[in-house]
Amino acid sequence: MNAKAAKTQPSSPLDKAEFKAAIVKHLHCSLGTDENKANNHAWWKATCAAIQAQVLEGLRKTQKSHYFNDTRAVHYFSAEFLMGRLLSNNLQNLGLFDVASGALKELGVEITDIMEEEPDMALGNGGLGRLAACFIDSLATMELPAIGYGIHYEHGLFRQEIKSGAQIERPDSWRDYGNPWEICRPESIQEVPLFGYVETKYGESGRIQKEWHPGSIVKGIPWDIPVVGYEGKTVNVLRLWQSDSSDYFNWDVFNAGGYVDAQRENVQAETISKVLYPNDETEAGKELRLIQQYFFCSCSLKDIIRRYKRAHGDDWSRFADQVVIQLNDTHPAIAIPELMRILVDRAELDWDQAWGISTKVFAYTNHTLLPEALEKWPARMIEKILPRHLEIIYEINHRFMAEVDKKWPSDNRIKAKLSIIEEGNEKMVRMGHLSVIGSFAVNGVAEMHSRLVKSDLFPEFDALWPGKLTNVTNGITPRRWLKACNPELSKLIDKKIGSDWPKDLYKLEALEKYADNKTFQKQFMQVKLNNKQLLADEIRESLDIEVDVNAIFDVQIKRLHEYKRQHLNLLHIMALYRRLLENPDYDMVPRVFIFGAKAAPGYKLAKDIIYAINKVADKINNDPRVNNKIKVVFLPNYRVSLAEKMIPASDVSEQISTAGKEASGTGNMKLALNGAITVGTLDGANVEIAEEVGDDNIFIFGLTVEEVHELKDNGYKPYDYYYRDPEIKAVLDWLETDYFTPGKPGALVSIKQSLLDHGDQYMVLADFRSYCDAQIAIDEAYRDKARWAKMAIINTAKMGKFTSDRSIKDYVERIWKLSPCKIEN
Ligand code: TH1
Repeated sequence: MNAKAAKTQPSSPLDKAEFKAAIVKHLHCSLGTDENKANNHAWWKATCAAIQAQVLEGLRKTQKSHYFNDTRAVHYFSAEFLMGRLLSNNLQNLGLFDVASGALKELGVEITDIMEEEPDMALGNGGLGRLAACFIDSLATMELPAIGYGIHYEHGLFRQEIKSGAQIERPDSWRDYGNPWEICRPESIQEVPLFGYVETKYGESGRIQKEWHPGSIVKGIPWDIPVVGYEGKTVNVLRLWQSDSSDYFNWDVFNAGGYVDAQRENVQAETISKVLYPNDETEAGKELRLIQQYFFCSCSLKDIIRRYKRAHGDDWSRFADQVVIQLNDTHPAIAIPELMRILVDRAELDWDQAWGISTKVFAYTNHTLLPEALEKWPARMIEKILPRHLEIIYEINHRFMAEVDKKWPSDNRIKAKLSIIEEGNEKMVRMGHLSVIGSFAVNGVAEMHSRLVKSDLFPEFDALWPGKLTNVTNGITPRRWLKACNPELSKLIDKKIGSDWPKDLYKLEALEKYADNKTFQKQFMQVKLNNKQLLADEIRESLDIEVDVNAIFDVQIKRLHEYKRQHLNLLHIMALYRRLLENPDYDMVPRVFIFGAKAAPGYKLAKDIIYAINKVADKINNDPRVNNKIKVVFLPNYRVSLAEKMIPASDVSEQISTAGKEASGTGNMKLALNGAITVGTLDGANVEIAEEVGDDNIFIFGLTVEEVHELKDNGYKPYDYYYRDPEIKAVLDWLETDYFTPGKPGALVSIKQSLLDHGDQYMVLADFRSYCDAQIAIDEAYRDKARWAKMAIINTAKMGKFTSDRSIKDYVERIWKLSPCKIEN
């Protein structure tokens, strides 16, 4: 680079020599060690520190540019951000991966070894949290002004160990040895009031004034994680709040109010951000969870308002032009009454003005229709923790009921159905209703899901406010989920069609014309084989199981839940095993069934299914009669970094939820992008994947949503399938014996019971036969090497739609109305 170019680009990326020097400097000066003594952990930290300087430079410029351009920004409120590891991603996005790898090599260190030192940032449960992480990657890549707001959990999702087949939960401690990416910002600490009581005052103008006298105050400390966009121009932040006890103790509040609060609560301030609730799609109903939600919403809103006031003072008229807040499910819905409280009680706007602003600021994403996941809080609990917010919720509801009455005069049934308050033994506040009423846009996460949100979940809201309910199909970032996790395939693609696909995933379509090309098929499948070999090594190391890389790698990776039907997969494996025992010549392509799944600690049947998978695995893997035709592998502690190893090595992607239950799914997209063929139901985004790849390149089976409804309405009887299908009967009866659990008969019986005596809610038995047929069709396709290679290539080629950049573009155009902001030097 000539001197002039260097001058206009003061932060030009490091070259190899500079990178080496930077790493060594950090070994010496930050870590107090040297090249001879450093272990992998120290090398990892020094490498992170070496790029952090450049990251922070990008962050500074980004914040300056956003400030000077007074940009409108999206604020993504989410209780979960499942970030995974950051080193590899940041290196990729800065374009420094090869430089770093070369620099380390010259220092005698393998970059792949040091990357293994990084603990996952597992501040999320599953799809919802990972979606938030993909979205902030896309927002930065697309140079959009955005900030992620969440909770700085001390312990992320538990670490899973398997002992004698059963799941054991261990605490996750991702920060025990420090986190090189995060920056503490004590200058932006916020205070959050809790508990106490509300005083009603009458002002001079006759205006009723409410004053909340909190019973305690906690402190929110912000930690910023830089989010580096691809090609490194925009660096946004993820701001996570950690709770702590307030400096001036609660005596201040106590004295000011002069009030001895009988129901004063002692939530230890530090416990608020201590641990992530491990329930995916079940609402915990716990007081601490509500406090967590309010804690991060209150901190984040105050942070937004502080920034707004710096530019606009007390003029609220432009607030909704500058600020849009996306609520990632209802977990942050309490932000709606919190903003109303700030506007009405603090800024002293009148209600209509405040509501006018609020309802232009919030938008809400619904991620599920499952009743057990729809949040409801006892009104009494809200009253105790947030007395003023309950009043505000009642006021919102009162005015909303008047609007309902205009549309459906004197219809009490519809009022009861739409009310934010669910009457009953215990009054409950429905957070979904609050979110729809308080937002200007509501979206589902896949076409089919959004259609069901309109037709089944919120039909009256759709009638009341046509156009408010919409769809934004989920997506995944191709930077992490192809470029970083599958370097060999990425290089092959670069060679074939050029290297701009990570920013424009539709470019992958150019691969389609090579789908029949024998040479390209060979290259593509050779990459797959190499990735399978890497995973096979991992499986040997962690479980001491030998798997054949020429077998089909059949992968089901997701949280364990009955609706996701890991047990359907298991029953099919048992059926295959049985066929092999009855007929040693049974003709099947050797298959390795690979699972990764965590069960919520309190979800008994989910844990029983994990246990059953492991017990069946033990038996099959050690039965010589199987002749290595089936292997079953349960990889413990499924997490982002493990997904990054499994996905590139998969041949078959199991997406087998009961139709209508999986809102979207995102693992389905990651696997197909890496050339795995989906076996799936017409559920969630599978429907759109099928549209993209075409019927010849996916294995669809099972009941449709309509058929599921019809069968339910006509009285679904699982026993009919049990008696009519001898194979179903045989495998279910097998669960009752001690064949898989020697000496412990009945250890697996809960699965059989759930499918027969408890009514098989998720229609596993109804879909069993059609699932088996799909598996036979997979075998047939796999035997034809050229056909399989073609299918795999087409799957990769047709995933353009599922980049999270497209999702973000949809949000921007349909909901957020944002413009990109170029970053100046
Ligand atoms: C998931 C949905 O199950 C999944 O289909 C979707 O792809 C993903 O969100 C992203 O949109 C959900 N995760 C949670 C987690 C909690 C509550 C509800 C949902 S829905 C805690």
